[in-house]
Amino acid sequence: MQEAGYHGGGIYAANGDVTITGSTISGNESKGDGGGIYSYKGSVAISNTTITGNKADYGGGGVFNYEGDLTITTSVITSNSADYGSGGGVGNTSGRLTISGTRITGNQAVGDGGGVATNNGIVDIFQSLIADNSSSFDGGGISSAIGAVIVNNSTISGNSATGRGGGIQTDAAAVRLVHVTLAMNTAGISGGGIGVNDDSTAKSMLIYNSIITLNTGPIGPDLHVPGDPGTVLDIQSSLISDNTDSTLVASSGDANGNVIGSTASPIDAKISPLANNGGATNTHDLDYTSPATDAANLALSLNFGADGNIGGGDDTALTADQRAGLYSRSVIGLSAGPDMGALEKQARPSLVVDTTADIINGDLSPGDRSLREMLALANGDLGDDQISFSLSLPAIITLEPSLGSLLVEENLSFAGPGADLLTICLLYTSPSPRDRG
Ligand SMILES: [Ca+2]
Ligand SMILES: [Ca+2]
Ligand SMILES: [Ca+2]
Ligand SMILES: [Ca+2]
Repeated sequence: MQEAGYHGGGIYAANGDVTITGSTISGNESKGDGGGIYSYKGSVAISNTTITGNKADYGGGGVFNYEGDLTITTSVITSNSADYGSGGGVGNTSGRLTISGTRITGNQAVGDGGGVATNNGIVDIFQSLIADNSSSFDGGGISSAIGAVIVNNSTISGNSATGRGGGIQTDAAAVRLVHVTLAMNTAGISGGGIGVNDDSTAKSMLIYNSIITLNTGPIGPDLHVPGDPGTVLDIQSSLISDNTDSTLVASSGDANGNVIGSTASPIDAKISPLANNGGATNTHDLDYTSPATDAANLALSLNFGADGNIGGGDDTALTADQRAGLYSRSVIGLSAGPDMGALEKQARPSLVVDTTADIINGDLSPGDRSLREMLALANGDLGDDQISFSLSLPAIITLEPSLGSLLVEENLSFAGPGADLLTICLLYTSPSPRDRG
């Protein structure tokens, strides 16, 4: 616990490169912005870190980023508060904010953006959960003034705003959602799921392969799009349960692959409550009989790349769903095609080691699934797992000393092919085996 002079209760980073990993930042207070961390025009990378119970008198209860780059990976940002300003969890002004594999839950802002607030910056959210955050103004989950908000393979659920945009509020920022489940958010005024500022500024909103359902608000319960001249709506292969106060036309399957309900007959997306369905972040499970099952467009299952927009030569096909690892993005359920939303309905993936190489290289394609990688997936998935082997026998897995010992963090069983057939051994060598070429 620390009290800073003004910005940055725990850490104040100015113009520098800061890496924070495997840490807990809790209980700090700032009289200005950034209860836990404040970065001014720097480059800050946060990974495997919990940021909790921090408080800013102004914006960015957990973290505040002013210009510069802030990257948050596989972390937890929870129960922070911005007591006067915006961004209960994270605040961003004119910076590039990249969030992946992260839970942003239970944060509060008196201003905009209970979870994340961005003003004139670019925010990229990937394989993450933004849930149960609240704002006393606009944007329970995310608020964006100008700039762009790109959310991909993520769930935005159970957030609330006293004003507009229970899940997401945009004033003039572009919003792009791909494989997002936006559910059970609430707004006090308008836009339970997404609210758009009702003014004459041109805006753009792209929604592909997503589910917007069970959000509530007096005006535009799922989506409030006032229909300004110049506003560009590009909605494809998505399910929107209720079109009230939007310009969308109800259809059980329109020319763009959308399934859109109305006040009189809302579409039941058949999602389950938010729960641990595998992976590092909670998701809404999907019933096989949901109209979202297999109804997304595989050609639009894309990560938009560094430019944050479709095209530009840097788009890549999504291989996993929100849960990452071996949770495939496209599994045939009733027919072909990926499911709309963040979760792809499938059985828990089998963890099968199919290479003797001891390596963690981020490649989980067949033939490149190492024992260490399968173990990391078992540890990352809550609950008991089994690891089996598909190797030409007899096989020897020689453990790389520099990677450390194999760490089993939960109940785990190994289904080996037999003691004479598979040997796992640690190679004892001189300290720098690679130096010998
Ligand atoms: Ca499917
Ligand atoms: Ca792109
Ligand atoms: Ca691999
Ligand atoms: Ca496990």
